[in-house]
Amino acid sequence: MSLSSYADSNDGVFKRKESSFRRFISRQPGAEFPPEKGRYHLYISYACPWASRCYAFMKLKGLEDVIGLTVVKPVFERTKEGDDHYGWVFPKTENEVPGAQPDPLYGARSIRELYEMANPNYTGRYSVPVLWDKEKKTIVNNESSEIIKMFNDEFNNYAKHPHVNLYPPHLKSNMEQVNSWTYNSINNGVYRCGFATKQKPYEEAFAELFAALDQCEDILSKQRYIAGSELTESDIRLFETLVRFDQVYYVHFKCNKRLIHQYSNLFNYTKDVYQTDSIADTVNMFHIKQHYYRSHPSINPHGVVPVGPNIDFSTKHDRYRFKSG
Ligand SMILES: N[C@@H](CCC(=O)N[C@@H](CS)C(=O)NCC(=O)O)C(=O)O
Repeated sequence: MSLSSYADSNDGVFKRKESSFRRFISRQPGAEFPPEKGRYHLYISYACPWASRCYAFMKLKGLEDVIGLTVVKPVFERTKEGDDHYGWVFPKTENEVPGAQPDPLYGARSIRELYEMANPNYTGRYSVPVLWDKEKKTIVNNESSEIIKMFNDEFNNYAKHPHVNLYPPHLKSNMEQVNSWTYNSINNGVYRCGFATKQKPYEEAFAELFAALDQCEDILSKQRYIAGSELTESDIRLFETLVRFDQVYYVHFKCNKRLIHQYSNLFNYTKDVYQTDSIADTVNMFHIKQHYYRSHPSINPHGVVPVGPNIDFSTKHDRYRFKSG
């Protein structure tokens, strides 16, 4: 798949396609996919903000011993001999790329192979995350916003941290409201800047992105987290874009009005979330930079990876000034 297929060739606007496997793991009696220890496997890329939020939920809930995890290689490669699709592939050995692992279940070469195993007639994108059922040998779900919901709600009998609830009922309406504009203008907004193929849609996405970042900066000047005084799903969503912003999106996706580390509240907030429990383990900046700068030849044809800026998210932040919990 060439990059230009991301944007509509007529209007130059990036349009994200819907995910196709939308089934649910559920505690309901008789569910087709009941929560079980050792039955499900999550395939991610550290580069992908959507896949990384699933890994972040896995860590926050303490599901590492319940659900398996495999990380693909960061840079797209040919997924099959005989056609020119480029996408996520597995290394052949543990040592090929630090942090990436061969497919432990089937020795697959690519994520595409898993989609084809799940549905031989599949014609959509071969995206991560993939939540795989080892028993039925199929993809349960490939939509991160639904996978994180399942991790939050359905595995509490097995989770190390069942009490962690990233969807607190009293913040639900705030979260929904925040998610709707942060998704469009920020999470997907950076992609709408980067993958626009005409000037006007790029400039529109750019204006919306920085207006939304200003709005976040304002909210975060009054409260510790984006939907209130506790860490919620909305923070994990926002964090995944913020943590990649200065080192990737600012340059690669032309989001270059201002760097996140130039916003006092947004930068301290990014550090705060990064330093929460084991979130830092889910961020691998080597994979992130390698992926973006080396997998999009229409944006960066020579695949040269910019050296800077080296942002240290582990330094002291000032967010304890707010009441939390
Ligand atoms: N809606 C999906 C989006 C996932 C997605 O776009 N993943 C990208 C990486 S960031 C991907 O795997 N792209 C590969 C492709 O489309 O071939 C989700 O949130 O789970």
